[in-house]
Amino acid sequence: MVNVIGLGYIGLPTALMFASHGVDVVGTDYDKELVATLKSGKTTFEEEGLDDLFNEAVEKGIQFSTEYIKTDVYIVAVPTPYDKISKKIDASYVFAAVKNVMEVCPIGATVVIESTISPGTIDKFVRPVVEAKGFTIGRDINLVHAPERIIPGDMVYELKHNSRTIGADDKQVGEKIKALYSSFCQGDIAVTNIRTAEMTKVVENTFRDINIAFANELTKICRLDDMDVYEIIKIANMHPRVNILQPGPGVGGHCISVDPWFLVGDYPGLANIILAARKINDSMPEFVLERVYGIMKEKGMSDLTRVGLYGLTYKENVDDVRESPTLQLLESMERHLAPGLKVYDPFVKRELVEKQYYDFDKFLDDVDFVVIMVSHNEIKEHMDKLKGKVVLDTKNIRGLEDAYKL
Ligand code: SAJ
Repeated sequence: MVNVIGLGYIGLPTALMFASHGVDVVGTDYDKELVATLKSGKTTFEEEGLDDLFNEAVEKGIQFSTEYIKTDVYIVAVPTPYDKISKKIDASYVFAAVKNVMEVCPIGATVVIESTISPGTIDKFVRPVVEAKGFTIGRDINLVHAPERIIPGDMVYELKHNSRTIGADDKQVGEKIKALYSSFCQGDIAVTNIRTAEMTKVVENTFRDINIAFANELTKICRLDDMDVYEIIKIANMHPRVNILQPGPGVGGHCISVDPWFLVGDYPGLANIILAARKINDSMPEFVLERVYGIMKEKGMSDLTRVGLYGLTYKENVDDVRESPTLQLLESMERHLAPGLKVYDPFVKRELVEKQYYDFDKFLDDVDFVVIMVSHNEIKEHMDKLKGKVVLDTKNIRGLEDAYKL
């Protein structure tokens, strides 16, 4: 039996995937409300294919609990934020989860950390917790790092099809956990040591952050001299060895905007490109604001213009608002455009900000200037409704070529 600890964006689909492939699973979370929702037969966030997977897992007998279970494999999938001052990982959730596991686990158990962690976290924070309980690692308890790689928006597909990395002290233990993940994972699974697995995961997200930063920096350069960054990227990418990513209003989410900081925090003075990329991506909401002012000036719009931000989530077709560029933009915008500012997102049903709308048509009725921050399918399917509005499209949606761009 597997006890999955943490039933959020990663833990829940992973637990469901194991269960739907015949593994006995108990999913544990300290959030009573979340567990009650799952027990009542409902999922806790929107994700393509998640409800079907949930139903399948329930049929196969998955259980949910607020308690840790005595079993031989634990999979820890709790959040790992970074400390905004030191820029280092805040491993407190991992620490707490492993501590709780140590209270119930039998001798011989394997603890798998799925959460993204900075290189050295297992040595620094996890081993001491296990040893403090009197266990000898490798004899009484085995430690493994199996970082997830799935992309929100396509998690269910990617869980099955992506390759994975398993880091273990002991190759045999690594192979055992590889066999467990092979119950559903059709991709290649590389078995390596723990430090390599920790670093590889952080490197993957840092690679993407740097590449997005390059596109964003090009956007600023092109804006200054009125060049079309999208056409330039498109043509440059026709080169067989060039593959530039897309500019946007900023990099959000709990992964790409967080993980590179682990390297900056742990290797100050060495992680220079990484730090520069983080700064460029974090500056994008402010760049959008400058564009908004520039367009308002060009159009002779007053400060009372009814401006509407379309999209609150960190990216398209998900309901996750963590580190969302729109929330960052709102902070500075509210100071200047408060009277006319409005916000809408089809995926955000609870009130997050003032002036939030829950109906697309009503939102459009009440604004003159629409800033598209997220390219949800909804807006792509209803572009005709934008007729007569001033539009700043930060996502370069096909069919909106006449709108203002970044
Ligand atoms: N973005 C751009 N331009 C692009 C691509 C993305 O501005 O060309 C922005 C998005 O709008 C969003 C942010 O970057 O704000 C991140 O979105 P994303 O779709 O690139 O990635 P995440 O954060 O949803 O998921 C990433 C993935 N990592 C990589 O692709 C290397 C995923 O595979 C990881 O599992 C996930 O992080 C994670 O949990 O670590």
